[in-house]
Amino acid sequence: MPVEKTLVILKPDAVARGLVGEIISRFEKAGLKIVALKMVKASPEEIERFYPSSEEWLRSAGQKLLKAYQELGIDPRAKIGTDDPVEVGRIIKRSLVKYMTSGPIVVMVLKGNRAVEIVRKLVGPTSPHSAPPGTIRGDYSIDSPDLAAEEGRVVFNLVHASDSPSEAEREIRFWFREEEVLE
Ligand code: IDP
Ligand code: MG
Repeated sequence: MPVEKTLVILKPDAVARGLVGEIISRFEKAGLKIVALKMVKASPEEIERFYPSSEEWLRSAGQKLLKAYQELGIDPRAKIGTDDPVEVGRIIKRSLVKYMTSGPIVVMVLKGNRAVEIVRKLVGPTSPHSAPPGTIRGDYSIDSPDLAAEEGRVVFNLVHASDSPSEAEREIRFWFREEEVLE
């Protein structure tokens, strides 16, 4: 059976804006079951370990930001001192640590048919400005990479969701002990 579990984090902006109930209810209404849930104030070390540090992940994050800069006509070397994708990825990761530790977060495990893919669909693409209406990022945020770049921060996009079943397994284990995830 393609029943899966996936990890979702309501990021500090979701909590600060009072959107916790609203966002959880979207997942529930779609038919997903909450099988673990907690509120935490993450430490920088935890976030540092939670997001991958592989060169592949850093490069892909860096390339996304370099593309946004290019579209804006911003010179990455003048703005952040480098145009090397992996280096840029490291800078993004540092900002991500700052963002994810700026306030409490809500971490949960959702279970259901094809949960990983379905949660990503409900959440929408990384940047809220290009997330379609009906998605969580599209309905509750107007942030974009150019505004974020101007303000020297990552995109505030309300939700984290695992992007593959194997990542989901690693991410669930990261935040929850086995007995904390209910059947
Ligand atoms: P995802 O959250 O849609 O899976 P990832 O590539 O895993 O996106 O990136 C993790 C987080 O880092 C994003 O949710 C966003 O907050 C931030 N981020 C990623 N790429 C960029 C970018 O190019 N500009 C600004 N922030 C970014
Ligand atoms: Mg991701």
